[in-house]
Amino acid sequence: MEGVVTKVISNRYTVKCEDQKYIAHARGRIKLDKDIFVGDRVQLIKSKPYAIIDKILPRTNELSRLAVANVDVVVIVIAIVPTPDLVLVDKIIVKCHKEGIRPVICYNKTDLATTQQIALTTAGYRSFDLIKVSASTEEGLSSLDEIIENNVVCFAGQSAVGKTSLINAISDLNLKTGQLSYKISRGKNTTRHVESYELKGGIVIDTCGFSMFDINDLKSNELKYYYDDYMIESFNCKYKDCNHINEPECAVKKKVNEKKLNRGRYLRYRTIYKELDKK
Ligand SMILES: Nc1nc2c(ncn2[C@@H]2O[C@H](COP(=O)(O)OP(=O)(O)OP(=O)(O)O)[C@@H](O)[C@H]2O)c(=O)[nH]1
Ligand SMILES: [Mg+2]
Ligand SMILES: [Zn+2]
Repeated sequence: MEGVVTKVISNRYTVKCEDQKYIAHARGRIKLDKDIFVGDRVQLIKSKPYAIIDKILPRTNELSRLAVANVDVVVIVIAIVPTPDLVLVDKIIVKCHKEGIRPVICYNKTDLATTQQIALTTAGYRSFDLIKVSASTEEGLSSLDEIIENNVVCFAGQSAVGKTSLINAISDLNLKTGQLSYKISRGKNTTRHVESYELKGGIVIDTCGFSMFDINDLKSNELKYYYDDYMIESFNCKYKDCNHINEPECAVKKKVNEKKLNRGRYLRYRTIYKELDKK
């Protein structure tokens, strides 16, 4: 039988085959090979007391940090609290581009932020799909509907930005949500496992909050390929393979200085570049 993994809790997998859900374990040898993610299409053997996952079918894409596979969209959730880590956001975007996944920036908790604060944080993302919502007041939630319809959509972001709250707000799932520790302005990692839900004509995946995101499989001089607006500009750089760091007559830097490209996002590009360069 073929099925899709809908939930992973340590070594127990829930697999949906046709309209049945099975609790499954993995056959030893495939687990050694790679981890099984929510969204994985698998071959399942019925058996008692657990079904057995015999094989992971080829993935169209994977985000190993989030433990998901075969997704169409990643909704990257940020909010006024916890303080957004935009380097983290940019790394997720890079990874999405690399894997052929559509990133959507989702500013949640608009009820707590001023228009100005929201504009400042999101200034570097004008060329992206950007939605502004509030799980509390339900403002803007209809914009999620069209993103979800006919897609597999994974919610990602720091702990306590409101990923689970947003899923609750568009469903009657009533999943457990957590609180922010205001002392340290950090979440408490309330969601501890990854699970998918059928919602709004699509599939929504709730993931665990994180504060680190690795893109170390990338070389520093490959980073530029995942910045679409820099790619367009690079035809005007003096050097064909310009990394837009210290090269002379760099068109990207010029545009940043002319305020035609967002400075914050460019500085974060430099940060990520240098991080990759050290490896
Ligand atoms: N004011 C306000 N609070 C919100 C909103 N959305 C979520 N919250 C609050 O933010 C806190 C964290 O929400 P969660 O949904 O648990 O956050 P999460 O991103 O799932 O966090 P993890 O599971 O730890 O990764 C809760 O106290 C929510 O009530 C919102 O739109 N406005
Ligand atoms: Mg959660
Ligand atoms: Zn350049």
